[in-house]
Amino acid sequence: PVEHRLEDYQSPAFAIDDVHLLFQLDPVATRVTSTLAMRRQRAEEPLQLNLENLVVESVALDGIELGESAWRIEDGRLIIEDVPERFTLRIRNRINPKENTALEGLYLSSGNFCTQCEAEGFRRITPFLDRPDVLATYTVRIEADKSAYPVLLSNGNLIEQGDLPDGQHYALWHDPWKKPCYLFALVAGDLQFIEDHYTTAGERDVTLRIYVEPHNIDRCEFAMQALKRAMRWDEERFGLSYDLDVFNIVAVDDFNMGAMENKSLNIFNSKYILARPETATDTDYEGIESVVAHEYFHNWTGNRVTCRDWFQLTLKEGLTVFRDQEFTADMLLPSIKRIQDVIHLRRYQFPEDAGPMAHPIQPKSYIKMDNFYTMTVYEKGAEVVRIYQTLLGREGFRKGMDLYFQRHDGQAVTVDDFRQAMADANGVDLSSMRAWYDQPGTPHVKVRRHYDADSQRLTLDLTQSLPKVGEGFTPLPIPIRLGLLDASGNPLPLVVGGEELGMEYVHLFDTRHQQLVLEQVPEGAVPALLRDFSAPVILETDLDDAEWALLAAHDPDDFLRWDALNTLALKALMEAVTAIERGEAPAWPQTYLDAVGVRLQAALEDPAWHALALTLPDEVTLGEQFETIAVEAIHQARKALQSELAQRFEVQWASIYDTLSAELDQPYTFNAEQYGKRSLRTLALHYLVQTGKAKWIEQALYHYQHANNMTDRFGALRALTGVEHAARKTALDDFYYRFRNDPLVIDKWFALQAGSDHPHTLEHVRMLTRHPDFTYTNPNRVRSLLGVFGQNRAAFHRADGSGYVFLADEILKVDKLNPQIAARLLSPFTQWRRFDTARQALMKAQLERILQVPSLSSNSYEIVEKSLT
Ligand code: B3K
Ligand code: ZN
Repeated sequence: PVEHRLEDYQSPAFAIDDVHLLFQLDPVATRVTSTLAMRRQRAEEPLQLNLENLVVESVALDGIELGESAWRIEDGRLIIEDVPERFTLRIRNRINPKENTALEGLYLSSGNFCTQCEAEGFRRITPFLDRPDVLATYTVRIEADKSAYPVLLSNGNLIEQGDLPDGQHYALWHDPWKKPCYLFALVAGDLQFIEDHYTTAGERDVTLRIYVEPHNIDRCEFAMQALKRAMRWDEERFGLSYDLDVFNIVAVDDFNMGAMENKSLNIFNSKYILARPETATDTDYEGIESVVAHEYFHNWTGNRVTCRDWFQLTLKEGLTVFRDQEFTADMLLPSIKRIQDVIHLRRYQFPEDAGPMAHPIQPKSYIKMDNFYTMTVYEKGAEVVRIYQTLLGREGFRKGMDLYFQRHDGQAVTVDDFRQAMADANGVDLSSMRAWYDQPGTPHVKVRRHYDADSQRLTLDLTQSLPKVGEGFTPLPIPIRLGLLDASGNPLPLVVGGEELGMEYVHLFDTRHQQLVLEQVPEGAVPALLRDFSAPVILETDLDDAEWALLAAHDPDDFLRWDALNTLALKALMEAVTAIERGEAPAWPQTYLDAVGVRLQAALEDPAWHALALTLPDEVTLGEQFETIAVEAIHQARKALQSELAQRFEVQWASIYDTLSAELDQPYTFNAEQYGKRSLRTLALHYLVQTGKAKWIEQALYHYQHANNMTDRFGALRALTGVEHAARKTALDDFYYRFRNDPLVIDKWFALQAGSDHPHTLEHVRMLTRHPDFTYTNPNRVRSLLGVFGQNRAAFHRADGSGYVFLADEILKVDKLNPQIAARLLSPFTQWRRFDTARQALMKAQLERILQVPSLSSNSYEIVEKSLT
């Protein structure tokens, strides 16, 4: 496999200004005729077009058919040695969409044609300069059987359509905006749509349509409303309006990722479009709203301004994730969204950044670009964009965005261009921000305090480090949003260098070591550091439990209050893990138990926040606190604390459950208020079931049976899958029969069993691979069963290694069909060095076995090889 490096970047030797494509669709033999208006940009180089998995039938230059000796195919390229300065190239080729199980390029989903081209799928459609810095206008003619494929879609505007002989018909689409080929899309099938309209700030009437298979037509309305909210929000927050008269979304069941932002023809995994209260949970609704917005926002951040090369991926992804986070924060509750995002970052991105696949948000090399659509490029990338906003303020950030579009509209640019626009628009030097793009790893910020009672000075001794890089790291600009509370929890003003800075300010910590001296600080005052999680770092402070409890009770920042309670829980759990490993029973710190008691008293005042605050840290996040992850001890510690909180506070949980049940006795709507109440009520039910009492298990079954929406039904079902009781099977069987015709719900049924902490989960999962509804060709189904199993600490990491052998076998099956999905499933194996020596050996053996497979895909090869070295 070839490694691509950022430092080897060269601008393209040829430009393609205009593209005409003719598709004669057929499931097994689609003909593509592509006519390219090309221009030489560098002398003396042969023309080399990328291609993969297609058969070239003929090549013509300026209308003259080229003989077989004038072109050749070599190493995934169509090479033509002699071409003039300007010319028109016409290529005819054939592809087989039906055989395309990789779901890249043109493929079939439920018998309908659809495409996925990012990152390098267009070369599987027709030979092309398949790189994002080649921008062209596209005209696309689609011909297909009219009865089988009544709907024919591509990017831009519909110019013409009509009937052809032999039951065929055609449609002609033209996209006036220049775009890279990764934004090309085509859909043809038997689809129905819902339609709505949006009038832009500039009075453009935009027709909005969502296309789905006919049986899903009643599940699109929420996505449509979410789209309209996103369009409005982008105008209000960033002054960005839509730029065509049509915006189409198509939902398909077979899709490698969440969705794709093709110009004016977004294609979605149906999971992120389809919703009805009976089939989708609050989390699903939230996901739909944010993904619909995310893809829409790409129209400016990604499409109008795109990436020069794939190393710049975070330019569009980090920025667009940041934008969708801000949007969801405004739609939901800002602090709730922020806490959710931080939980997610710590759970998924921190481990990635500490493991063998760690890479900077701007990676420097790759074998398969698909492997770099990562939590780091997306989520950490969004945190880095957020740092600009934290440093420049919302207005300054907006000025930077305005200048970015003013300078770069219609271009393919780099992360440096973005940073420069931010800097120039605000007249500041942001060159030190480069360090965030060049180094992997999560920075650590260590804080030690020295208090001098006589002078009333509190000195914060700050040290930053980047363990992944080591001593030679370049210091990062780390904004620390901070405040100060007195010993009773009242906010104090911040005084630094004789200057009053107000109740909160952002300190920019941008060297290895710094001292920050706070003045006029009374005895017992507690600093509140990293409010709103102002930088993606690991904070190591010398605060004691009582101080954390003070912050948990009184800090005005919703995030920090949550984080303080979470820190207390983590500390309690870490001590418990150590105790269990020594063969002792865990003892729970009174400070923490009291803090929980206080929260339970106030829980009904803010259910959404309390649902997050009273959920214990997950096993992975807990494991990250240790050098070596003690699988069993961590699992036991968490279960023990859960049942401690369940038993100790049973009365409180029961009262929360009852009060919220009464309040929620109304029709389901997805809104922040109901969402919060349902979350807290479900959490209460979970704790009640954890008491092990039959009456609560029966209550959960009742809750399951009488729910009028999926959030409640699934919440109760999840509570039941952890218990060994007849109710478990009753509910699981009922759920399956109730929803057996609904693939997205059946995915949940698979996922629930794969993620269960039932002692026989491995056996259940093995059986489920033979279930008639399981299939290796549908990514959602594979992720639901095998993806979730790999994340299940207790089941996957069984001491005898049987979980490892099972998953490795399964991954090899998937690898033959869909390398991209297989490579993703490998991710739990990449963490092998974090476990005890026995497990290390067992995991490593499986990685080595996989690496020996001669036909292994380069996607999987890259992950396995990098994990082993
Ligand atoms: N840009 C796409 C991801 C494409 C994945 C390619 N393997 C979805 C998104 O981030 O919006
Ligand atoms: Zn994106």
